[in-house]
Amino acid sequence: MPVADTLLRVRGACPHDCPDTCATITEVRAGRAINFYAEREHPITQGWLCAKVRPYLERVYAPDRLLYPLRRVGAKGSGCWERISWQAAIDEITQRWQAIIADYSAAAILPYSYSGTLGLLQLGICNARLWNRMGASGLERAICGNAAELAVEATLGARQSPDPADVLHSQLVLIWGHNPASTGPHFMPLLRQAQKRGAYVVVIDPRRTLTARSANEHIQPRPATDGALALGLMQVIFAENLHAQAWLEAHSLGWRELRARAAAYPPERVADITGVPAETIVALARRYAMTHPALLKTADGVQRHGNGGQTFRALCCLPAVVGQYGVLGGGLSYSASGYVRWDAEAVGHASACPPTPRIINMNRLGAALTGEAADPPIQSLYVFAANPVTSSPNAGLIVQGLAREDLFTVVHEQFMTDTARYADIVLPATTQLEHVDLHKPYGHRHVQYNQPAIAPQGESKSNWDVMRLLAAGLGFTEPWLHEAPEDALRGVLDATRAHNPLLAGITLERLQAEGTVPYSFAEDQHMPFAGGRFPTPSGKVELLCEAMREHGVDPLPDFMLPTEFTHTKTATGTPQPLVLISAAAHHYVSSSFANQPSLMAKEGTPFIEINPRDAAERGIAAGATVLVESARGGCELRAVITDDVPPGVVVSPKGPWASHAPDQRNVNWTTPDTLADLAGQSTFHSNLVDIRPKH
Ligand SMILES: Nc1nc2c(c(=O)[nH]1)N[C@H]1C(S)=C(S)[C@@H](COP(=O)(O)OP(=O)(O)OC[C@H]3O[C@@H](n4cnc5c(=O)[nH]c(N)nc54)[C@H](O)[C@@H]3O)O[C@H]1N2
Ligand SMILES: Nc1nc2c(c(=O)[nH]1)N[C@H]1C(S)=C(S)[C@@H](COP(=O)(O)OP(=O)(O)OC[C@H]3O[C@@H](n4cnc5c(=O)[nH]c(N)nc54)[C@H](O)[C@@H]3O)O[C@H]1N2
Ligand code: SF4
Ligand SMILES: [Mo]
Repeated sequence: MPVADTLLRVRGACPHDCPDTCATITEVRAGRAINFYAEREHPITQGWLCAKVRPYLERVYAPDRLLYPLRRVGAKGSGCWERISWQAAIDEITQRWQAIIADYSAAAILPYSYSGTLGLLQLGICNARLWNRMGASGLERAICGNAAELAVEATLGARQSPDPADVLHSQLVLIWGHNPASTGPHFMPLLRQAQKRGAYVVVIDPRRTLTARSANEHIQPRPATDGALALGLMQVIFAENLHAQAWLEAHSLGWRELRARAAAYPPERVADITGVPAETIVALARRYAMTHPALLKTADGVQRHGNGGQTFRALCCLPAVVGQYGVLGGGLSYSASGYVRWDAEAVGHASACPPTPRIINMNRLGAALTGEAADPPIQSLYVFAANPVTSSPNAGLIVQGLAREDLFTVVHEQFMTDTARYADIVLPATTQLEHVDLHKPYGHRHVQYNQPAIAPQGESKSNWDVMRLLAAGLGFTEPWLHEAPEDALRGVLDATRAHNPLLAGITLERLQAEGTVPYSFAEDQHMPFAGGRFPTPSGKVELLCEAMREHGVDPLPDFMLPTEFTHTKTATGTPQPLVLISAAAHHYVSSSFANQPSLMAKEGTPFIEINPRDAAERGIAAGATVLVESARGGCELRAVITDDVPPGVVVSPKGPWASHAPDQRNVNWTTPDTLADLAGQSTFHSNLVDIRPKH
């Protein structure tokens, strides 16, 4: 044991859902974290943390941290609790589950988790092992980027992105439906540098975001029309013979078919669909075809629409048409997750388990709890690292499900969230400073180790510690349900390294010593898809992608309006509903941090941005409380009148907690739980609403 007053510096990694996965340092004295800051040497973190995570010790030592297990004593959601021991909590949970398994089978138990942490142990392994062993219902993890992931993997063969710093070689950067100034801020200094070196930056987003403000050009298509815009750019490029024909011949499948498809999208038609002037479309197409290297940088926000899958397929085709895959400073920057995929068997031990009886789409949680999942009905829900009442669509229906007297809900949390309030048992969770983990970023190409810096606060336990207690309570004796945390990590790392040379020499011991270790790329592997080699079945970029047929989608990208925009009437059926986009808040990560007073003060009262014309038509004054209503339900927000949003579009960032609002609702009372065209994707932004002043 170190001397009590020695200053320790402990290396960590930010666990939140953000591409940057920053390397952190916690200074600890006498068991207490006294300083928290960025690793100076790290090439991505660059010595600074974002506004959300800089005050992390406020979160760790927050007076409202959950510190003890709680049992509900009042009605569901009433907020009346009694403190119980861990033993009593584990006994009650495992006994209830055993009774449910006897009556209905383990399929009646649904584990629900998403991205409170992105760690291999506290999320990846905890998502899999215990639930596989039980034979519980599986979760289709489609709330965030499932359509994009599938589109990229089918078209390119893997989710591989250039190094973020390669943007310094770009002459043109198209940032498409992505807001890195808020959602992945460490890209911004690199982008600034690229601009200084002469790169021209175009942002394509209906809203004038923080990122759009510093671009050279901002193009504002109508929401969900990007598929048409992308095909329109291709039409011009092909028609003017600006496409990279020799490269397409050698390295792509179906470019002539794609050209024929794009021919149906001349600039005038695309202008009608998107609202972007035809001259702008032509100019952008020429610029994209002639200014090289050209990087297309995007993320998941653009595909949270009913047509998100086909939209993303079209985006994946663009760099191929202009021959920019594999070119330093060019290509597609979406996600680096596919360089290393943790060995699935080592993570989940599925081969030693019963088959997963069914898979429930997380976007349909409310529907599933209220009858859609009927055989058997869901009798128990176990939530960890997620806050579905705040963050999942059609939240009113989720609350209706959670209010079911016969549903046994357990929530493992750091805070009394909107979801935890509906639990029968609440379990206290550790934060990243209190548990070990290993991280594989989706925005860069290093492995990051997180060493615990302080002891668990109160009686809080890590996700893995709780899984081990539950496994013991259920009488499961398999050693892989009881491994020490480091052994569980080492097992998955070793199994993955055995078949992935990018992890050569990256052992747990090395990670513990160094904190950050880059993947070992060979010199000629620096750019993904270099030399036009793609890890698809054909070895080519699949512009025409037969595999899409299995997913019920045309093998060529195409454009269709989301069904919400063509079929749905709003609650009151007014003639001109508005499209509500509820994307990232600057000071929160989804609903995480949205209970931290200093950050709530910066973000302000939950608001909705509306164009002056739309506000005037509806008699809405600046700062007024408005009722926002969709076919699902409604919520109250504060009106911000601004031309940052065009007429017809309103924006209200995700994240604010319903339990902090006077009406006990947030924007997700309005969002649709309809699934998109591909991969069961969420459709948060295909959301038609009416807005009126509250009187
Ligand atoms: N500060 C902060 N950072 C975050 C998060 C957060 O909540 N807050 N969330 C994290 C998570 S979970 C994720 S998945 C990533 C997401 O990262 P991003 O995708 O960058 O973030 P979003 O804000 O979801 O969406 C980006 C943009 O898409 C735009 N958009 C919506 N519909 C359309 C459309 O039809 N066309 C076009 N062209 N644009 C459209 C929105 O206006 C928004 O500005 O960010 C992560 N980082
Ligand atoms: N309207 C609208 N809603 C959206 C979106 C949108 O664009 N619009 N975007 C969606 C997207 S992209 C995403 S990814 C989802 C994210 O949705 P969720 O995954 O539900 O994310 P959060 O709402 O941040 O909730 C995460 C919770 O995990 C808890 N937590 C953190 N670390 C741990 C841990 O180690 N153990 C345990 N047990 N708990 C922990 C945090 O305290 C927090 O309450 O939200 C979606 N919601
Ligand atoms: S949220 Fe993102 S930018 Fe902020 S500290 Fe974490 S990884 Fe870094
Ligand atoms: Mo996400």
